[in-house]
Amino acid sequence: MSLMLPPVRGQLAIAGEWTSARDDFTSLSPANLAEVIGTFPNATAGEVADAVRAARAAFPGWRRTSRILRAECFDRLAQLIKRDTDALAHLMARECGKNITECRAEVVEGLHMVQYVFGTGRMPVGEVLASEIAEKDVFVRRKPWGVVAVITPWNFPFAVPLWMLGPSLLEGNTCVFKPSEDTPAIGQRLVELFAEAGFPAGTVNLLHGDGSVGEALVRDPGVNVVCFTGSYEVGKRIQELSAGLHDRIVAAEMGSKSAVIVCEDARFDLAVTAGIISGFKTSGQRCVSAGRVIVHESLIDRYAKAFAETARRLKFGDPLDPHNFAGPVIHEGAVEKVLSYNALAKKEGATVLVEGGEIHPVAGSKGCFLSPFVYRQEAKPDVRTVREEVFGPHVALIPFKTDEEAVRIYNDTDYGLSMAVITESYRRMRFFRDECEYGMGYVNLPCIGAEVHLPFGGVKKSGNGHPSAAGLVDAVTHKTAWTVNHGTEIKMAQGLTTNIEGGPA
Ligand code: UN1
Repeated sequence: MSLMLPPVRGQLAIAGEWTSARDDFTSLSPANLAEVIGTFPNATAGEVADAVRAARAAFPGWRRTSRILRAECFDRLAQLIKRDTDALAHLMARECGKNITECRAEVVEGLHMVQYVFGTGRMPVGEVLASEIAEKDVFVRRKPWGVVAVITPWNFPFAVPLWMLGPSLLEGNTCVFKPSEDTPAIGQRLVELFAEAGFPAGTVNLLHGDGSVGEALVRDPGVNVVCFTGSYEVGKRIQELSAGLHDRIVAAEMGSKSAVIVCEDARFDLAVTAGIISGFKTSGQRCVSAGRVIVHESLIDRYAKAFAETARRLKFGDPLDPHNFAGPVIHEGAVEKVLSYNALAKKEGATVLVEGGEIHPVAGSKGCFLSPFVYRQEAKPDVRTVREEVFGPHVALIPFKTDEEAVRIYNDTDYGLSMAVITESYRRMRFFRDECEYGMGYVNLPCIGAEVHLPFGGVKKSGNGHPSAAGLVDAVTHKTAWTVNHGTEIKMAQGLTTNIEGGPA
């Protein structure tokens, strides 16, 4: 277990000032609930309004700064993230319980976003088109909306905020960032790095707190765009609150019931590895984690045996030990939720292959550790556990007979975030590509592992059509048409006449 470090003193960042060092709530390590990571202020309604006002005040100056100079701030940020990679990964592992190897990969993912943003600073920002009128030049240009609220989850507490802050700031918006109340320390560390990199006061403001702080932020009409990743229920609430505001864009990434489909011609070992990584990396707590592996009936018995044996061997333990496969779930509430879904699976007639439950891998400390729960379930209507998101190490193996049936099973959930198909057949691959509902699709891979220069989003209850990471530029800017006449008289498109009886006065 980690050496106990002094708790982080949480503060808000508003208009470039660090403020409000109150002890309203604590962040605990899920691997050891006796370890306090830090104490934090829950932002008041007045502080939320102040943060939005600070972002609004900083907006005109930031928007007028050269895009290339804005991008260069991200180059400095990249150097700081490289300098601090180990410390950031360590803090993240302690605060959210992900294994240190995964935390390192996440810091690298955040770095990649920052590098991507820096690189795109000198790339084209619009389009040049032709006009019907030879003397006219026509451009499509992007403009920032203004203030972007960034509300992010605990499971990717560094990379996901950067997926949102990066494109928003590059395009000239200013931001108010509220990290999850389960990972405020790593969120605060990120904002400290923004400050050190020289982002001007007010461009990145930080609020801490629970859903009530998020709600006050979303209700503030000074916010133009809300970028959110989290549960469907919260995403729906944000969209409802936003519906009455003009000029409000919501980019929401929400739940999932992602899946791996193992076809009859699958490479067997690859299929087992893909299923295990998809189901149990991050203890099943990625939004793209597979809650289902849909397996051809000719393989299911052999697959179930290999999958269960492998799942039993996975080591869940101290996040700081790189030899462990994964760490705890985020808190006691998550333990309760996963255990209740394990119980529900049995009630719904599942055949349990690996009996998961609470474990205590670290002697002398109480953490939120769960071992994998694996079961076989037939595709039947009204089985909740194969349709609802569990967000923990809980995987259903479901047999299918035909590819058409596999698609039906895959699509038979309210979500549509990510899927993988394991096949050697290009016809089959194409069939699943076209028939399944998803935002990220993979072939002969796990259904986790997206890269930052791709859009990251989903359909149905998983997303509202505004993907994150590289895709976010479309949500944080609006496109403008800009037409310039180089002639000395006015000529209109569509043959519209410009004759004014008697000429201009
Ligand atoms: C998430 O699941 O919340 O695709 C984000 C992946 C990571 C990001 C996951 N690059 O697995």
